[in-house]
Amino acid sequence: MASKIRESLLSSLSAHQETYVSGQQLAEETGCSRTAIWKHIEELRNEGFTIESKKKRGYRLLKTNDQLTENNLLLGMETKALGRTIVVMDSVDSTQKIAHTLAQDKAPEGTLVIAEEQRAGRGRMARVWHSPKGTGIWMSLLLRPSLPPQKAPQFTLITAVAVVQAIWDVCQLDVEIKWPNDLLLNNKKITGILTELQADSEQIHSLIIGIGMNVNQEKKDFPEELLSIATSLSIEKGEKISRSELVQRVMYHLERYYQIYLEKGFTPIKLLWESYAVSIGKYITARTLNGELTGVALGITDDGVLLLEDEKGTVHSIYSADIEISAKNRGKP
Ligand code: BT5
Repeated sequence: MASKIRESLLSSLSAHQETYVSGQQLAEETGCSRTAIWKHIEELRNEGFTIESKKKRGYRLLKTNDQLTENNLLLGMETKALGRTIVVMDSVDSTQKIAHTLAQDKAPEGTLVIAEEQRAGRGRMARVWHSPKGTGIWMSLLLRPSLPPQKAPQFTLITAVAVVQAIWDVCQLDVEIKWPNDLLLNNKKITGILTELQADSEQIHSLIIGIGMNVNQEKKDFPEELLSIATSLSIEKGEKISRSELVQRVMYHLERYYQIYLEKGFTPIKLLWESYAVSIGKYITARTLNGELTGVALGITDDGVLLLEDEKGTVHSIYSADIEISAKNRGKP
């Protein structure tokens, strides 16, 4: 309840940014007393918002901050469902783990878990995802599509398209997608996506989409082994980037594409995905659990499966792998 009042206080203040809003007007708009308004304003200041107050004139919101608080994330969130229920945590093992528990506890579709730090952030196949405090976006989104579990990999691709567009909106940086779940900037990994599910053999119950975005890390924040393969948006752009704005844009695009996907199927998303994909048409090596395959990446199927044509002309369907784009990219092998 208190948080709802602060949310509406913030939206009143931000609607009049740069001008004062009287305590009386805020009290009327939020339906609480002027004393209560004063207390909520203090709370917002503690969250890091800069709000000026002047006798006889009222309150004025000077600027928002980039702390990941529920209010800060909700102010400017343009979605209907995605990211409308937000669980913000300071330090967690993994936001995936929290989101899985919330999914079992019947949390609504669109619930977003976000943390300042992950102590045991994870990638695919139990790999480690480095998630230092206060620098990046470590978040997990809960969806409940009424679909068979085979469709789950498509959500990694839908998410990748949404993140590419969000990064463009906020930073005007051109990100490329490397199948299946890597987003690259200047050939270094900027974002990783991990799609997990709770399902039976016929139906997805919950889909947990984990998104790890390197935003404001400096080079010194990366461990030695990642320096040559990872980067952050601020390193590439040369300035600090707003994490809350990025979260809002990711949610906005993801909701839009999720809707398009439910109404029109995967084809429109696939076309967009292919336009951002760095590996398609290239000579690649795919390392799968069953061994290594080399050849030309032909494209993806409607199920998000990668098609690779080897030197004998055999086309392989690859469901999961790490791929490396070969230096010798002169079309067919
Ligand atoms: C991924 O796995 O790329 C999926 C990463 C998903 C992370 C999010 S954060 C929120 C949510 N909660 C979680 O616990 N996870 C999700 P994969 O393709 O397996 O890549 C893992 C590899 O990327 C590692 O083995 C490292 O080589 C590299 N890596 C680790 N941390 C990185 C970072 N911060 N930036 C770039 N590369 C990193």
